[in-house]
Amino acid sequence: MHRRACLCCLLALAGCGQAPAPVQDAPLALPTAIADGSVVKLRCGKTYRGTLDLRGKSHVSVSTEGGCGKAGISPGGPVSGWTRHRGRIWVAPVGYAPIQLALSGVPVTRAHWPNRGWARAGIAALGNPPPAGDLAGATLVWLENQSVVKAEVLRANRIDTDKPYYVEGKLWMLDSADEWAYQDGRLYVWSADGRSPEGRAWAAPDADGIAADGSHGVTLDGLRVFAAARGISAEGADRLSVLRTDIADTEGAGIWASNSRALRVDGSSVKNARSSGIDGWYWISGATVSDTTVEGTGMRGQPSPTGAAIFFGDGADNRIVNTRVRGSAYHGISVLHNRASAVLDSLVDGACARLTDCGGIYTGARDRRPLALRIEGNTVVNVGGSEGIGIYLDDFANGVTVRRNTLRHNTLGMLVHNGFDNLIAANAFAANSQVHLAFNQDSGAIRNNRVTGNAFTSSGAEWTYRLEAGPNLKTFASFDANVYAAANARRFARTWDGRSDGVSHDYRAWKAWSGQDARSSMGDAAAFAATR
Ligand SMILES: [Ca+2]
Repeated sequence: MHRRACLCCLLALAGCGQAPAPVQDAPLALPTAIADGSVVKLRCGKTYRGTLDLRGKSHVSVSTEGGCGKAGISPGGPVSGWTRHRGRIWVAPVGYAPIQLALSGVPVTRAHWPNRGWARAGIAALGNPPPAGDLAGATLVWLENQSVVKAEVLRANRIDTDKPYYVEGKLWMLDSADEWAYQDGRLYVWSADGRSPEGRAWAAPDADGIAADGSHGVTLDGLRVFAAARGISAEGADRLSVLRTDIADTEGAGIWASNSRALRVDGSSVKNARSSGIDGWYWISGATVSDTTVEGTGMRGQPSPTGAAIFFGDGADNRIVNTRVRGSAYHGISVLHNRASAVLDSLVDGACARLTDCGGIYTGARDRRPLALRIEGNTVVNVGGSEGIGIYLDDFANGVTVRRNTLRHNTLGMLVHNGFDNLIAANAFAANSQVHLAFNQDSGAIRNNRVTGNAFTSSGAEWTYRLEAGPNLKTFASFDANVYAAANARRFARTWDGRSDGVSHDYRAWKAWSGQDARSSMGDAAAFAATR
């Protein structure tokens, strides 16, 4: 019976607890030595264990055959033979060092110290390890600043940081529910319900689900990849297509596509990636991400190094279309110094959930070259925290068209930091808590932005505009043909030249001060209230 139950887990993770599948139905191992041009069919409803190795392959297609559910791929597998260690902690032998353990498909958190929040060593405490003193081999994770989490494996029993930190990965840290640890060939877990993990434990080694690095023209269609280091590793891949594929619970990126060309992701999902969802970190070109959902990026378990649900670094000619981002610890969609690209008709609902000074949609151009970037038709909501920004044109962003976007319930609707030559047109701003549109200069670069045809609705104490700082405030942008409605029209704009006290303007004073908005209109508060 034990053998049958275990095979059940190997054959179909989701089917555990159901009648075991007949052994003859079960090609469990992934195909190996796949020839160029191969058509690989995986069986529906089955789970394949290992890493699908497509590195350097050309024109291979891998898809699910049959209509009984997407074929699953995980480098991990079930863990059995659990016995009680002590209290609610269970232990089982395992032949590798896992990077993840899930019970009933839900990842458990790696054991860590302290159990809640960040520890703060302070300068005086440097070198003094937390209780138990056993740290070599543990992972130190620290908050480098309010925007960046970093991690490294400790080589000695000391912590050299004065930043907020936690440590993870040692058995002594396993002291509360929903934690696991590995030591000397044994896997320990304190299950949240206290019951044995037998028949519901799935652990993953440090391996990717699909390795397609350096591949050409590979198509992945209708697959499910879960519990892996990276879901799909596609470093340097050319024309990789990821279609109707669901990727979940990765310790690194869902899809690592740095240095790739012409990546296509369509009709797919990436859920609970701990670093970034779809990651073109250094460079990416010609990618299209469409009709895809990226959810819970950097949000699973303890805070982790994370970038964005979709992170495109250098590169050009990328398109993100009709894509949904729900919940990201840092940026939603980052197209940083990415040229001639477009973010269109997409939704970002919830970003900057754990870190701050970030954007629902984020870009910048430190080299000051034109981005020729279009951000159009998107809805960005619930980008919160102290400096959560709906659309963030950072670091000399220029040549960006921001048109027809809806920005609601963000801390700042939009921020232009040192940017110039941008068009901000026909957007709808409402209910952003601090300010709808802010310009922030610390270099004297802001100029020639156009703010036209937008609708700004202020329902509370938020400012419509905030401009700071420098003697050139009046030439930051032209403002015209906008429609304003404010419950409190006296708090319209705030300006600060960087030397004198800041100045608050009501709408009339703003127009007089700026000489702008000749063709704009301001709805009165009563009319505004009637529309609420
Ligand atoms: Ca703990």
